[in-house]
Amino acid sequence: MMNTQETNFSDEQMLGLYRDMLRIRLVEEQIGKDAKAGNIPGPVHLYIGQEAVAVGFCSQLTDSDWIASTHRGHGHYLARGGDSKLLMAEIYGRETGMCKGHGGSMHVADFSKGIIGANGIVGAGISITTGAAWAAQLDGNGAVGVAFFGDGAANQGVLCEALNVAMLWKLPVIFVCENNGFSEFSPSSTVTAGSIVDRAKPYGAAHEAVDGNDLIEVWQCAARAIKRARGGDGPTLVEARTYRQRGHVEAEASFLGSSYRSDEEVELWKARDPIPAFAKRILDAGQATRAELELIEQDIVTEVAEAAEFAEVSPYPDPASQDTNYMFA
Ligand SMILES: Cc1ncc(C[n+]2csc(CCOP(=O)(O)OP(=O)(O)O)c2C)c(N)n1
Repeated sequence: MMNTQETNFSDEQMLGLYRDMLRIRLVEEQIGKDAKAGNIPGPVHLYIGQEAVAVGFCSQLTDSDWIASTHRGHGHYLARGGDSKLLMAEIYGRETGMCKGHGGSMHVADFSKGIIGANGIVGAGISITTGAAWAAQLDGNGAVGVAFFGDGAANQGVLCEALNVAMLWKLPVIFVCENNGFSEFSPSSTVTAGSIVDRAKPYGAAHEAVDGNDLIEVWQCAARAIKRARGGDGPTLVEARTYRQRGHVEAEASFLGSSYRSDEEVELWKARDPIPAFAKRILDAGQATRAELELIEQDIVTEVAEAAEFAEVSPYPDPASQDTNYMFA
């Protein structure tokens, strides 16, 4: 766990955060290649470009805290310290995956890491996390719940219901909307009225909008929200403004007739990529050398190759095991 200071990160902390983001990126680039090569069963939704949000929050949580994720959940799993071998095996549908290959890319849950579920049902994690936060409050164990969801999910009624009860009962929950600009193939502006962060206002809940591509800004906002939740001061709604660099789903080029965004827009956001920006910050502050950053990258490249190999050689689950209650096995 990081210290609770809001500034003055040590060299070690900065490099740890850099490693966490780069690890998500490189694992997902491998998954993207494998998906395009047709080696992965089912759809794959990549988190590339949004890494600062998962890392900014999850680096401050303990295994007793709860998170719920979405169909775009690999980043949250890895940011919580998830094992890349178990993740890749799960995505490949192999029995060595953390859900024994039954969940696949959209369901990378791991209770031991406090992940109540990634979820293909848009918005579902909002209510599940609110329930977990209520349980934590009743248990008095100081745990918090963090629900990650997209801007599309913010248009579901469940957000209003969850904000209402969370504020009423001062639940230790944080609602993190990752506004990546799109709900499937619809630009956010065509399906979302008003401002997402303002949706906390009628309930009197704390709310903050942050640059979701700036890791330090996200981390500081997360520190405030976690402190509020652990201190019994109730929920926070965070809108982290970021960008989905890849398609909604990796296979979309094969079935979409026309593009729903311009190449210029994508390039503009790639220039604001959170990972090179963070590397620059580290280098400019003299907190590491380029060679040290390259060593970290090399280390992760090796980890990814080993994870992919592990997934490829792992067996498929026996279909007869489909009704195993793997979450509690
Ligand atoms: C309840 C529900 N409605 C619709 C869908 C179909 N669907 C899958 S992903 C998606 C878009 C979600 O957009 P957003 O919440 O912004 O998340 P993002 O994909 O941008 O991460 C939709 C509508 C679904 N899976 N579940």
